[in-house]
Amino acid sequence: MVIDGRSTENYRPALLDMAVAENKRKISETEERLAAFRDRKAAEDAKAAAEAQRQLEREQGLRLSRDAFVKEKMEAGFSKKVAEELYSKCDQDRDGEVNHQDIGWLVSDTLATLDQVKATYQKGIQREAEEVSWSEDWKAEVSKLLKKRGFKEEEEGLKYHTTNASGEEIAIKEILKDKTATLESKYFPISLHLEASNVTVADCDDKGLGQLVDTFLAWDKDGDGTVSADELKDVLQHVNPKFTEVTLAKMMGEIDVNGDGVIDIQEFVSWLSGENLKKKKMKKKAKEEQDAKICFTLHRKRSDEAKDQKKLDAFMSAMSSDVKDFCIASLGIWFF
Ligand SMILES: [Ca+2]
Ligand SMILES: [Ca+2]
Ligand SMILES: [Ca+2]
Repeated sequence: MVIDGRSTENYRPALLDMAVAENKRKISETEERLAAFRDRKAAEDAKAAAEAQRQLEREQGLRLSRDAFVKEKMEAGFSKKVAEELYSKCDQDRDGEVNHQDIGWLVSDTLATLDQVKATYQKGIQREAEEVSWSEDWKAEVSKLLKKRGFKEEEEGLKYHTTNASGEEIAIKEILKDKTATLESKYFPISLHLEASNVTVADCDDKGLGQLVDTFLAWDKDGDGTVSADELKDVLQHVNPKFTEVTLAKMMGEIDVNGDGVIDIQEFVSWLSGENLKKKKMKKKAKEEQDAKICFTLHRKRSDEAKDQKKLDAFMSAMSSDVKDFCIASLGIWFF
């Protein structure tokens, strides 16, 4: 055969090369498509397997939604805000659920010791971080605020943190090191987070006191006015399932100062506010003020929460007669 005056013999090698190249291209295209298909399939399988695993965990109660997690923590007496904070810490992959591994990580990081547990409960009764005006000398502002809260600046104030312009937490201690620093120039006066280890009931605002009573009521499941060892055990299991009988006994011993085997409201308040009933008797006036505040809060709750009437009645009648007498005598309020 002759094309363009030349024999096809002359085209043969070129045609062959082209055919081979075309064939190779098709093979490699098919291989790529196949590989992509395999990848897609593997990804879909992995996704399905992960979802099946999640579903299994949900059925076994080992995977909780945000709401379920927050509800569970609130049932153990944590404030809503604290429960939500715990959730945010726990749900690292932000998929709206947490599983037992997330929770395991959280408890070993945040709720591993009794001190950590206590600090977490205390967070719920502390005042919200508040805006601080730094227009005056900021050190005076800090110290004024610390004094107002009854903290010793030397011991407690240095642990406090504030937030700088980039949103990073800075210890007040670090700021205090630079004697020339002004918050206007170096730090943004956003808020001062109070993270003290001690919080007295006199420092609590109404919300904090309400939470204090709520926590006690959450612990006192049967509403008889005291927290028994069984009730505390139930709370601890919800807080950190790894806590043992030894931890329970330790915590009970720490709170139940009079050793009658149950926690009453006075013991609970003293424990949470960091006073040591054994070591230090509270000043009479401060004690009266504290008792009055708790009375007021209970009174408010009584009217606010008619649904919990039975629980509160039991709670009130379990309060010491000293406290009742004080409320009736000095405040002229008849609660009971
Ligand atoms: Ca998650
Ligand atoms: Ca009880
Ligand atoms: Ca007791």
